[in-house]
Amino acid sequence: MASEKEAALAAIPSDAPTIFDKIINKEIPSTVVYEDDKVLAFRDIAPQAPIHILIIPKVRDGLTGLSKAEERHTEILGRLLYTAKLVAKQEGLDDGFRIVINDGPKGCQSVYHIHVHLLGGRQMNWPPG
Ligand code: IU
Repeated sequence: MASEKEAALAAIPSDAPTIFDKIINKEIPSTVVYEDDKVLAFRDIAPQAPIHILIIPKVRDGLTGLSKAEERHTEILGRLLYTAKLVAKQEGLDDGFRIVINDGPKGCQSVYHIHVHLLGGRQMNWPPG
């Protein structure tokens, strides 16, 4: 399996459907930890920490990545972050956690459907790689 960096460099930024649409539509399985009418949170298939969850909007609406955000996206962006906090609590990450949004090839983004990474369960380091 390609590394995340290789996958990110190979990914072609576009507004086309991604594998996350299939996860949203339950066409492929995932371990869902939170769901409501607007967002879905599921465990990352290649976890980088004991807890690694992706929080995504159910409707992409052009929001392939944070750099594509427009005024109309402010509500869903806030909801993604608030959901990350709810899920962190649900997962017992009371001593802290990390939120990551990768953007574009240099940001190591491999899936062009905006997603918030919630990472926790171990001591994080700084600076990130
Ligand atoms: P990135 O920020 O675009 O690099 O993150 C994409 C994430 O999606 C990455 O952590 C993958 O492990 C994860 N993922 C997944 O959970 N399930 C999948 O089917 C695929 C990617 I493809």
